[in-house]
Amino acid sequence: MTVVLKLGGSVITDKETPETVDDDALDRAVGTIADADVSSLALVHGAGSFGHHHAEKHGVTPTEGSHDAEGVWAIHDSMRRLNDEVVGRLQAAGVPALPVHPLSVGARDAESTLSLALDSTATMLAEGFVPVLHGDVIAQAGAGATIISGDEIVAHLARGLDADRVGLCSTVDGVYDAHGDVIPEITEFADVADALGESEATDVTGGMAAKVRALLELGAPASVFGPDALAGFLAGRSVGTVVDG
Ligand code: IP8
Repeated sequence: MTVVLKLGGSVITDKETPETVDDDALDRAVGTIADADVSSLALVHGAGSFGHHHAEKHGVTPTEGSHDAEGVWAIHDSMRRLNDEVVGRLQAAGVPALPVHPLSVGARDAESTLSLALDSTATMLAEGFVPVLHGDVIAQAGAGATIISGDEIVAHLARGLDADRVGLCSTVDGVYDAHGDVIPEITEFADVADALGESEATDVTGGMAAKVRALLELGAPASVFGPDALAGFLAGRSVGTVVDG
């Protein structure tokens, strides 16, 4: 059973204070992962209060690149330091975590198609390690380097590792309907388009609608849930919203 789990940046960092880990929240998530019984677990984390402000300062986005090596390094270095923190705490809790930095193993071509070599991640999993990837900057043909989000990495891992389950642990309890209730299951975008405030024909710029669309394409059931449901997710239970196209 291969599980891909993303810890959202806003779950593990203090969003209000630059470059600050939310100690309690990270320790709680790490403790839950340490207690879980998952044979093959790949982790991804987002940026939260790390990464984003450097990206903003240097004008780097998923579509706007930069050739300024110092700027690209500043963004990567910030994410690398957060990754060090996550890996270090997992190891301290007895989880055999190892870092995988997308900058070093991935690239986009001029059409923005992502290639992210999964040899290191797959071999780590097969050897009993827990690879920990993260949102990052990656080289892009013709653009210098652009941002790759944790969600994009999750989608790539889910397909490339043929994951059985995908979890997105965020600060919300799931995907909400128009009344503010968590939708237990989504199998068709059309069923929730109205609730998510988007028609099926509209192109998306981000937000939950874009996330749900991407999750429906994964080929594995994906759960969106809050930190309190992490133990349940890792125990194999249906928590939050299960998106399964
Ligand atoms: O928090 C963003 O990752 P995300 C990565 O998953 C950087 O969107 C470097 C800003």
